[in-house]
Amino acid sequence: MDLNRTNHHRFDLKDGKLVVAHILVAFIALLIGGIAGLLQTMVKSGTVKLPYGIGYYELLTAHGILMAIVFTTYFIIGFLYSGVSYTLGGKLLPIVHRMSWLGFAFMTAGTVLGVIMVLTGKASVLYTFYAPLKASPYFYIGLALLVVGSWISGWGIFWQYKYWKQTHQGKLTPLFAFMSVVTFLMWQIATIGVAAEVLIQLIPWSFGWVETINVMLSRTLFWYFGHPLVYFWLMPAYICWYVIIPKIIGGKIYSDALARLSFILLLLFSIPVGFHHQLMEPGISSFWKYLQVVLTFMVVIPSLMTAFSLFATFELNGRAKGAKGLFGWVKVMPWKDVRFFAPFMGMLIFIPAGAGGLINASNQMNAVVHNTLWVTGHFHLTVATSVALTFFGITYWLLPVVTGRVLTPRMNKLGIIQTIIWCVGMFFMSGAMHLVGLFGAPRRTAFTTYEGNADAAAWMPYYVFMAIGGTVLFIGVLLMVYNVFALLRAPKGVEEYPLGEAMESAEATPAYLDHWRLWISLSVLLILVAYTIPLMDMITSTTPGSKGFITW
Ligand code: HEM
Ligand SMILES: [Cu+2]
Repeated sequence: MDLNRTNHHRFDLKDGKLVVAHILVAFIALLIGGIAGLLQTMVKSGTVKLPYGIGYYELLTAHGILMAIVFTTYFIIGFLYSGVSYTLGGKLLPIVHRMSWLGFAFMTAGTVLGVIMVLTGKASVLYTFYAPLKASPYFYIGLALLVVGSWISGWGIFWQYKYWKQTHQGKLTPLFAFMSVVTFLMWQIATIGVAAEVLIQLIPWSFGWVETINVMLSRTLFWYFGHPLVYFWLMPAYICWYVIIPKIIGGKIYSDALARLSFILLLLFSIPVGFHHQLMEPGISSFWKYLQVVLTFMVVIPSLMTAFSLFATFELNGRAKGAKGLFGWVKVMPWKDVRFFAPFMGMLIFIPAGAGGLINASNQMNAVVHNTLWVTGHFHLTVATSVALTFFGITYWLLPVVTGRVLTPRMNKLGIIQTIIWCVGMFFMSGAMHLVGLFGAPRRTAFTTYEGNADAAAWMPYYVFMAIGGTVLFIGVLLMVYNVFALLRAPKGVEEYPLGEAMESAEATPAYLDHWRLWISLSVLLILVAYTIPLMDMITSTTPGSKGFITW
């Protein structure tokens, strides 16, 4: 695509296989998850009845897990490994290469086991697997394998980074690699919560070794992980926005230091905030909820820093190319380049998506939208559009780069069409979800008329719009999966890895940003402040535990 092909080196094709393996699993998950999603919208609107005794909650569990956990995690690991390989020496160390394949093997074993349990109806507990809903122990074991696999892959990234630093004393680490390390550090700290929940609580309980489970504790451990999970999706998208997009538009990274600082802030403020998902829980005192909501709103700072820095890049780039006025830069953007267009639509949609998130995190407004389809509408904008479109946009150059192929004009065009289809589908589906949620329609429900209730009848037209949007989206899924396979058969050639460089006039990056011990300690400290006392209360409280329920 780009003529600017001087001073670049070829991607290591052995590492490329690793990347392709991850990306392929991600898109297979997207395909199966997409079929489930389409069926959900059909069932809810009363258009189809599920055949062969398939349960709605079976589908919904499969959808949530395949989309929110499998698609995202595999894509992220594939993408980050590509950048780590490319920027930290041009090749993974043999041991790191092996660690990554080992992580892949663990994750895939876990995914297959977990998905089989879901599809055979033994784990219809939704992707949040809230107790006291109980699944087969093998479902939880699958989850544990998936998490452990992702740890091993994360350790590989740390290893490569450490090696690079040792062999490049006094040099600034590449921005892409720095951001990958922060992302996996955050993941490492956050997944301790869900690992504890699964290993200490859910597995012994579902095997029947213990009779009851402490529900409040399990939910708290889940959300200790569940909120940072959304940042685990977002941070790789931010890597694309900060590091990749400037290169694609022919500009420069606005500020290397600002980008690093915003990632450090995300590390600090994405974990001690899980209670904002538990605002309606009776067993947590309002003081701790309040404290965690305050910490939640701190995430506004790195988010606005990111927005500022992106638009600064756009505007400076525009001015350098002669654009004038407040919005003159818009004209010089490469709208016809899918590598830019898809992530840009993701960024744009992140503006309303983020605003909706502020509503969800505010106690009083949360009371209105809690557990309604509004929430589902919200995360179909964030993860299923901002993040997903960014990942799609990455795919168009990543697969050619790591396989030694080129992005053809035809594929580029199909990519633009795919992006538009996705935005249109999501406009209808997510828009209808937001609106009907405000009228009180609950999420996570199969078809029902609530015994002919008039209020519920008024929701039906919105469900129909959801189904229309869902159908358009599903076409988008099919086209995307087609594109992935077509990219893997594209003509051989050399495609550039679009890696941005910082502006010459930017301030030098201060050394303290690379002070891992400081940032990890601060992060742990904030977590201890936010969680120690409420967790102690939950562990020592004398409220009775719950036995398991298998309702579907
Ligand atoms: C073809 C595209 C898609 C369609 C038609 C679709 C449709 C739906 C519908 C109708 C629901 C709500 C069902 C209910 O609450 O009863 C849902 C839930 C959900 N979707 Fe999607 N979706 C699509 C793509 C995605 C993507 C790409 C992601 C994430 C990357 C995603 C993540 C989720 C999650 C996490 C839930 C919540 C599951 C739960 O409540 O347990 N979806 N989807
Ligand atoms: Cu959250």
